[in-house]
Amino acid sequence: SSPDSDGCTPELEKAGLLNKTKIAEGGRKLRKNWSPSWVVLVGNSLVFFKDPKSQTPSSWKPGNSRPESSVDLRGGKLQWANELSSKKNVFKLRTVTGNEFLLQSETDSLIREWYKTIQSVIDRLDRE
Ligand code: I3S
Repeated sequence: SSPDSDGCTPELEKAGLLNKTKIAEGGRKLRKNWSPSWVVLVGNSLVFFKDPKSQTPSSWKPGNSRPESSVDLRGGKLQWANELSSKKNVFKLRTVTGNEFLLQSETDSLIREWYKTIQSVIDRLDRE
């Protein structure tokens, strides 16, 4: 049986390195500040970690790593946003609370996978 036979541990859906910048907080525009971030999609949340060099998928466990921030995906909106940056492969995530993030990767297939997976979590939460 799976290690989560009680169903209480959120499922780790995806983890990896993306470029990230927050562009709005509570609807208020922020100055861009791109930096690499270790991004973990687990349960209903997208969790951001600093210092990606010290993070690997296997080293990530709840409690033994300090997230920089965490985003509740319920009610979130995702859209491609290449017009918001000179970088390629950029999408925007907007939370219900009016926080906005841009996420980016140089690798087309990778950013498409992230978009698809985050969207599927948002869709699942919309149906609940
Ligand atoms: O949308 P913007 O203002 O052109 O974004 C760029 C700036 O944030 C820039 O920093 P300065 O605050 O020093 O101007 C960043 O270095 C750029 O990366 C931002 O644009 P891109 O096109 O990379 O998202």
